[in-house]
Amino acid sequence: MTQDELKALVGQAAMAYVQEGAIVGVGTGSTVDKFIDALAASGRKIAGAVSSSVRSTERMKALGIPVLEAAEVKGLKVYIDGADEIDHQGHMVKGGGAALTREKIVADLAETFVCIADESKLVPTLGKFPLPVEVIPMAAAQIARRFAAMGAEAQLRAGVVTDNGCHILDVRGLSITDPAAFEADVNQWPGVVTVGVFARNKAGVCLLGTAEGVKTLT
Ligand code: ABF
Repeated sequence: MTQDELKALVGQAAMAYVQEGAIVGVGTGSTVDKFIDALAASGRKIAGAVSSSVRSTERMKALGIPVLEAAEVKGLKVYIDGADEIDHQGHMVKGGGAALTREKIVADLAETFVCIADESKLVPTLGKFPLPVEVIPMAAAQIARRFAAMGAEAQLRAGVVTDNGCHILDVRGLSITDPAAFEADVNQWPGVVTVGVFARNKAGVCLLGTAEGVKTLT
C-alpha cells in the first residue's frame, strides 16, 4: 500500500470515533484531509467541527461540514489529528504544518486525542523530525541560543508566518527522552508561544496505518 492509501485507511477508521450529532475537533494535514473526506462521504450529520487551521476549515466548508469557533464550545469528546512523530506512549511531535498552537488549543478542549498516522510516524524516541517551536519574532535568536546550549540547532522556517502572526523554529539534533518535562521546560522560555511536543495532551488512541491494516495503539 502507498503512504497515501495508508492515510486514507486511518482517515476512514477515525469515523468510528464520530457520533451522529456530536461536535468534533478536527486537526490539520494530509491525513486529516482524508478523514474530512471520509466524514463528508459518510453522510453522517455532526453538529459541527472545531477546526485547528484555515486549511481544514476551508476544506470542511467546501464539503458542507459546519465549522464552529473554539470559543463557542465548552468541550469535545474527541479531537482527531495527525502527527509528525508519535512514540509508543502516545507522545507526539506536531507542527510540521505550522498549526501547532491552534492544534494544542483544540486538543485541550477534547476528552480524547485520536491520532491518525501511517506507520512511518511511529518512533521509539521523539526528536528525529525537526521539532517545530512557534515563537514571538523578537525572541527567536535568544531561543535558538538556548537550543544551541542543549546541543541542538534551531533554524527559522523561511517565509512562514503562522495563523497567529508568529514565526517557527525547526530544531534538529534533539532526543526527547522525557517529553512531559521537555514540554513544560521549553514552554516557559520567554517568547515561546508553543512547543511542538504534545505530552500533556498526548494521544489517548493512535490509529496506525500499516501494511497489515489499521493497528489501534492505546
Ligand atoms: C498536523 O499535520 C501537524 O501537527 C503535523 O505536522 C501534520 C501531519 O501531517 P500529515 O498528516 O500531512 O503527515 O497534524
